[in-house]
Amino acid sequence: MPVSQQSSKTVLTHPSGSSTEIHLFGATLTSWKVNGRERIFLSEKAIVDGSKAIRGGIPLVFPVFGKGKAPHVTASLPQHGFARITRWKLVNSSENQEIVTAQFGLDHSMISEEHRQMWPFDFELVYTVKLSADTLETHLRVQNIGDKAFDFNTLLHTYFLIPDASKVKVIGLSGVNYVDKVLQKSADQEGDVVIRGEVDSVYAKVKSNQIQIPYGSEQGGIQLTKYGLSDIVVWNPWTEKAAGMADFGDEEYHRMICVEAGQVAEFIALAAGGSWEGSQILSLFAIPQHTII
Ligand code: TA6
Repeated sequence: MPVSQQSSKTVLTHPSGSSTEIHLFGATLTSWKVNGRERIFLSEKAIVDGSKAIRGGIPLVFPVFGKGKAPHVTASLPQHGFARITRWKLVNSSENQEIVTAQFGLDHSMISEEHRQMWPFDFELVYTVKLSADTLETHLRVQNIGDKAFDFNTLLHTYFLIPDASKVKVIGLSGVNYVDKVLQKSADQEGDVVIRGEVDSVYAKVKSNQIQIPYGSEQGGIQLTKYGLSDIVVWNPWTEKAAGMADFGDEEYHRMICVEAGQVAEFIALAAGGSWEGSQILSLFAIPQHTII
């Protein structure tokens, strides 16, 4: 059964029968296995019951990144907005020999009255996930179906499962100006991003659409290709922040890195009747084995 759903859980299984599958709770992807190997981090302490944002997977950030600031209309919304803490509907699914697809919908009639009061705009989101034998595409379309313009942030808050945070790199951001939220300063990225402590950096207008995340010590890695998304966020909470999160194991920071594609440095303005879309494709790469002469 390529697409199965039980209550809020949806499972997409690739027809190659090679234990390549994705799991979603609502519209939050919580697992991506390729030939049985998990590539997405989900905290062992994650609360996956809809009562709070899931610590791991690919939570969807909309309509604000972080905490909105007054007088912006998003100022009273919860951190990262309401999309990741609201129940979406599975609206469509399809499959062929190559790709299994599922679509989830969320519109203004489905959010809480409280959130509607905070952000009174008529919108419709369609989130499409596509699983192939060795890639995962996640695509978001935002439509303004009302008569008032609104502006929004959005981000695919992807948590990657990695062998060792001290060995991982993020390649493709060299020379890009970023805001370092830990040191509260901005700078130009010199070379590859590495994790040697807490990292919380927002890279704006990243020209390269291909970001590589090698695991280190010849273990291959993940390639993130972004479409219509200009910014990249890199986050690892490290020891102190990890200890401060009840839904995150104290030592789990060693085996995760968030590399997040989105539109967060600036708000996107959407006129009445307008629409916007953006997506990312995750794929695997193997470090070529050294040829033995
Ligand atoms: O994407 C990085 C970030 O904005 C960090 O600042 C940190 O707050 C992280 O998101 C997790 O946010 P959450 O609301 O899920 O605890």
